[in-house]
Amino acid sequence: DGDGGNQTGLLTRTLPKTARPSLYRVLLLNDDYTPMEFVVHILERFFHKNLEEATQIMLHVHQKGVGVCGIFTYEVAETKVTQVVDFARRHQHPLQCTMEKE
Ligand code: NFA
Repeated sequence: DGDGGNQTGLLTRTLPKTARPSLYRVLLLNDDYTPMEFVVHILERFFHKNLEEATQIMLHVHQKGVGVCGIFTYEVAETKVTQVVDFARRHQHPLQCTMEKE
């Protein structure tokens, strides 16, 4: 059929299909030590959230233990996780960030 034929004898055209990449949720985890303002700053700096969105996500993580900062392709998600964990570490905060397949 890919060659334009099929069992009915009709000519058909197969459209080239582009596979969508798998997506990954980037998660922030709550802890008892990282300051709330630092988490808000992370969400603004690395996830392009405005102050209101960043505050909502931070409070969700604080109250529920975990929350989604964004959904990305594998490489982008991996880069965000590394950037957040490194930035937190450099500032001596234990903030943890991880990713999971959507
Ligand atoms: N639980 C932290 C506090 O009370 C704030 C926090 C929120 C930390 C979200 C990590 C993630 N200072």
